Amino acid sequence: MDTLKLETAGRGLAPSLAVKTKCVMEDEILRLKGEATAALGEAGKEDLEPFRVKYLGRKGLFTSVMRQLGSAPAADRPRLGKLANDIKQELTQAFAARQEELGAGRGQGTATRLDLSLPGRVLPRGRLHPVTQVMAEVCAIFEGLGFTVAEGPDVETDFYNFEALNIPPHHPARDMHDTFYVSDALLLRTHTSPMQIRAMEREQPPLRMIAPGKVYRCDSDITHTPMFHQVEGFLVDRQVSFADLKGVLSVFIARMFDADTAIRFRPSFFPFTEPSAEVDIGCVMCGGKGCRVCKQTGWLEILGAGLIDPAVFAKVGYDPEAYSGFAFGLGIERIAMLKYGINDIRLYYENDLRFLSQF
Ligand code: FA5
Repeated sequence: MDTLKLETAGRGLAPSLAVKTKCVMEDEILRLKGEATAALGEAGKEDLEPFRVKYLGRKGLFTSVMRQLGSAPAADRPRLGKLANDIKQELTQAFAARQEELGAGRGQGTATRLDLSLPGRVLPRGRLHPVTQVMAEVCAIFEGLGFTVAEGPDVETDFYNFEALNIPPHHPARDMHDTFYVSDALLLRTHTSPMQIRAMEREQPPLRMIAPGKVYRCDSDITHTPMFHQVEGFLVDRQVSFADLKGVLSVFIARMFDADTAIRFRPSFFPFTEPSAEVDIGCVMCGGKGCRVCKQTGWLEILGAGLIDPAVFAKVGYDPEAYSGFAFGLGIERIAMLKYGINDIRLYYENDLRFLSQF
């Protein structure tokens, strides 16, 4: 307010007053420069920090002068601002030089306080999630058997997830595949089997593929999670038999676990395979005696499988008379449970590092 008055006065009635105001500010800046330069010249090591705070700090004298520039006549502001800035920079450099001279530069004062013999801090190392590790191992085994890897979308159409797999609307098999819907015709896939259709639409036999990925269902207990991982596997060629399926799965299980792992094929039903089977592995938690995890059966189911239904071939335009094939869908969390002796599947997704860091 005062400045405004002075400026007005300067323009109208007393020009000398305005000039004087301008000069006062310039004088003040130069005076401050002289004072600071002298103080720096005489400063000892212990005076340096108070000097920095007094002249160069955020609440120091130079900052305060710069703030006052706002009240200088508009025409003089740029020149005065530059002057103050240049001087501040000069002083900052002089300060650094003085610090150096007195042996008080950055780190110089603290060196004596650092105990360089102390051992370094160990950085925590990350690792792959057990499910990711097992997924990679499963894929590597099938790649070793000549299967190629294909990936597909988690958000899938009703057509690929159900209809093309011989599961029309209102089929009872949909009950076990209740899932999360994006819209009536778009859902989070409940299994990796849609990848059979996508691959067969795209390529002609012979086919030998695996399709790893996430799948989703309304499920939750000690052996079920709402999101889990499957690896779909399928092979289409001429004269493929159930013996081929059994051979491939037996080799897989022997490589994943031990050659003497107990394994059984159980008759089952899937609308897209005929005949169908489910494969169980002897429960490692109880050695087959029966426990909470295997629901007292001594076995834990790890996959569903079967020979591809001719109706599925018809949907993708393969000749069911000329071709046959097998397919399977493995549950990765279950395999990891058996491999590591984990007795509750939900532990994988609680993000507890005490659990995860064991793998
Ligand atoms: C299927 O999902 C079929 N698509 C498998 C298949 C593929 C059959 C190709 C024939 C031919 P199923 O619903 O049984 O089948 O699931 C397969 C495996 O996924 C199960 O054996 C189990 O290991 C695992 N699984 C199923 N539901 C869950 C769940 N909620 N949480 C964790 N693992 C699960």
